[in-house]
Amino acid sequence: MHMKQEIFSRIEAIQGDITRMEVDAIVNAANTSLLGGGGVDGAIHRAAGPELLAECRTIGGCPTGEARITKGYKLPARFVIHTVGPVYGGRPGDAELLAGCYSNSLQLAADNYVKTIAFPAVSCGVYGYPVKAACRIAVDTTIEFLAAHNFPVKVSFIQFSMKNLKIYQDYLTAISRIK
Ligand code: AR6
Repeated sequence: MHMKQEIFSRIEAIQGDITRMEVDAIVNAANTSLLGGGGVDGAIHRAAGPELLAECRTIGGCPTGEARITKGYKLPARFVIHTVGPVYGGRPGDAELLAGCYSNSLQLAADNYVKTIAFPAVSCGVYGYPVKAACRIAVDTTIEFLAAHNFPVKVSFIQFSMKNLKIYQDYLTAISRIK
């Protein structure tokens, strides 16, 4: 199989609730405190149970663009990788910080021999990042990482809405024709 096609076979975009994904690790769109919040963060903490918050308290926060790993507790996923996206402000540094969320999460996954990982659209809710721009960063950063690493084997981008799912699927289709 062509090398580039092999990488595309390791990526998918699907609709769903990330808390229900039966993967080795799910990624949480957290805030710098790592002490929970609304959106996907709230849903993950509710589904994982209070032990997740207890472990997060021992970490002492996480800077924007970085990632930290915990156990998954009551989730089907064995691990939660908490990353902190930028609050969108239209600044040049936003893209770099968001790319860091993906590359640092993928590196933690590789370090822990995670085979399957699911990402939500980090920063695309409360933090206001435009979905099209965020999708390009998520996919491009992931392709670059997968080209250089055997782990994770499979990356899933989980979208709540059909509208966002279409943005991801259209972008994956477009670049799989070019690259
Ligand atoms: N499964 C998949 N995607 C989801 C789920 C779910 N269960 N729930 C929400 N989304 P957001 P952010 C989508 O706001 O923008 C929290 O309070 C949602 O539709 O959760 O990075 C944190 O503590 C959107 O597309 O994360 C931070 O303070 C995407 O997940 C802040 O929000 C991300 O939306 C982080 O904001």
